[in-house]
Amino acid sequence: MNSPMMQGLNLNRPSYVRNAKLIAWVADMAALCKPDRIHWCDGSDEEYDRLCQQLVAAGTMRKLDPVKRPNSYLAWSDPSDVARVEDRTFICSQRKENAGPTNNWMAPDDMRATLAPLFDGCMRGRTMYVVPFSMGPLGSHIAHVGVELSDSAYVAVNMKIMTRMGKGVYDVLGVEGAFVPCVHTVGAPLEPGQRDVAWPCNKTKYIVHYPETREIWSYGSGYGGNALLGKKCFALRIASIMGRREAQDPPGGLGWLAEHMLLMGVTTPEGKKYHVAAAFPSACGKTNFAMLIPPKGFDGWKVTTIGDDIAWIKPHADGRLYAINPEAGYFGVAPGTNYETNPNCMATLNKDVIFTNVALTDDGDVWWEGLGPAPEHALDWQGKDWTPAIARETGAKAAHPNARFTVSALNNPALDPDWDDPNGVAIDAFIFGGRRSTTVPLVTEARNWVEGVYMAATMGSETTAAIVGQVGVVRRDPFAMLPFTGYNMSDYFRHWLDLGKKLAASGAQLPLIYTTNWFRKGDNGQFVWPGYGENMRVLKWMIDRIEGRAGGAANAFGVSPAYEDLDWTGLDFSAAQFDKVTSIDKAAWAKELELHTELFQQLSYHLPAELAETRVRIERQLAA
Ligand code: SAT
Ligand code: MN
Repeated sequence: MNSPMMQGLNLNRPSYVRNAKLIAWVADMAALCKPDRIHWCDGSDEEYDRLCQQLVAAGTMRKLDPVKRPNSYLAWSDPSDVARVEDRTFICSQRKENAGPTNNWMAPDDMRATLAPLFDGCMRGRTMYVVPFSMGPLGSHIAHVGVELSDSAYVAVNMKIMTRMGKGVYDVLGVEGAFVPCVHTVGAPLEPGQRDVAWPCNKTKYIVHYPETREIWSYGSGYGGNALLGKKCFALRIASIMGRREAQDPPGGLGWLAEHMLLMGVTTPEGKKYHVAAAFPSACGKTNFAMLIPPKGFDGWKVTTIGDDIAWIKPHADGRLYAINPEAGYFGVAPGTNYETNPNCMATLNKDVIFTNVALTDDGDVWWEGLGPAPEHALDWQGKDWTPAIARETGAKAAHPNARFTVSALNNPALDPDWDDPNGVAIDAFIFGGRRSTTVPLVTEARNWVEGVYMAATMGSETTAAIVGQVGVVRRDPFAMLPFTGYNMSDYFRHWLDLGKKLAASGAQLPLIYTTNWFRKGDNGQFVWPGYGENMRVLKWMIDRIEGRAGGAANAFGVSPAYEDLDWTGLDFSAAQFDKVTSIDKAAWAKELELHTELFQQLSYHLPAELAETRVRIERQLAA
């Protein structure tokens, strides 16, 4: 037998780890990956500090100035490893139809055969970190446990911030508890005596999900969603599969939803609190929206953050949908963040942060485009000299456009007191927001659940730097879940429709559904809508609608506010400007509907008839 003990590797297991499956799996993976040693993470602050020191010694991170940015670090990645790799991301279900046309697919046996030689010995010369984590409050009935094996200490320290990571998870697991096994390697084994590089990774990359066995295997990247496997891989792709599965097995179940949504509390001046879940594609300002500070003139309104990226949503006995944020930290986009766009975020970043791919200033602090006045000199995210003059001449960015911060939710001054409630918060409204410079109006309310699902399903968005590839291309991004739905997209639409139907049949009050677009541009190519804190005006309209006291006019897609329906206190925004962000251009919409048709053709297998019917109705109403 090829056990690691026989190769002389000590499993090193602490006595408090008692889960039989976990122990056997770690032994198997160690035998395959052949690390030099195994480190079982306990999640303590001492461990975090030690690993960070180690990363500093290895040149992966540097410590920032302890006065300017206490307890904070900066990492620069390899220039080839800066964002999620969607074209290398696979859903390996037994049947291709179950992955659907929006996912890359390979038969599980073929993928296993492909990965086996890559993982064989992939951790040579390195440490295998065993990272136990809970997505959601430990022991919450909505939470789930995962264990990530990774040869990257950078991953281990990021997971400590992003999840509930450590010893307590083993208690939840006990001897027999279930967990989602996640294996991650940077794919850069070291020969004896070989010097390591600051950011090891491999040109070959695979981000692989096996739905039937609920496994995640990630090879070759150390960056973000490729490597922090609790996030997109587990909390979205695998969890979306789990949530739908529970609607089928046992039959008649409701199941649940894993969504690419921020979660916020909105408290009115009367003290009534609402909860809003909002889906936007990656790098479209979810963190800004989740930390919004109402503008002047909105006295008494308060927005609090529950989550900034992912929501797990379950129907409760009272018929309402309750949501938790499965994460414990924020992995947000740095460029563009400043005291005007997101003061709460700036305060969150005062200390205890891991920055990745921002610039290093000469006084040991960080800088990024949009932070404020540029330093006279800095080292850019590749460690090269950067000055405003160099930037003017060459266009060089000091920070990579997908540069990120990793920081604990506990640092957020606007953190919602219920953010950690194991029961979650009851959702009053869903928002689906695309990034579109034309066509899609500022805000529309769906008249019913099916219309809302249609809006979300047909959402288009211009791509951002969060994905490797072309930036700014309009693509359909249903529910902002295009890269994250772990199964057939049409079955996902069906799951949403069924859940609404079943809840409505039980007499439940469903959340209202809205679509927004903050990103319309004028003839000068500039955004017309001021966005950020001013989005409160749209949010207030939604809350007023829920309370039944705001006006709105019906159009082909739903209900939209007229100029007078929004509260303009403190903002100079004319009716003409409002028209620029709300007007419906019939010719543009005729084209847009063609794109909906194209999407529906692509998704024709299992496409719910309600969606095609809604399209026909909209077309008829637009033509009328
Ligand atoms: O997937 S990441 O965590 O790298 C960021 C994103 O795309 O939202
Ligand atoms: Mn995201």
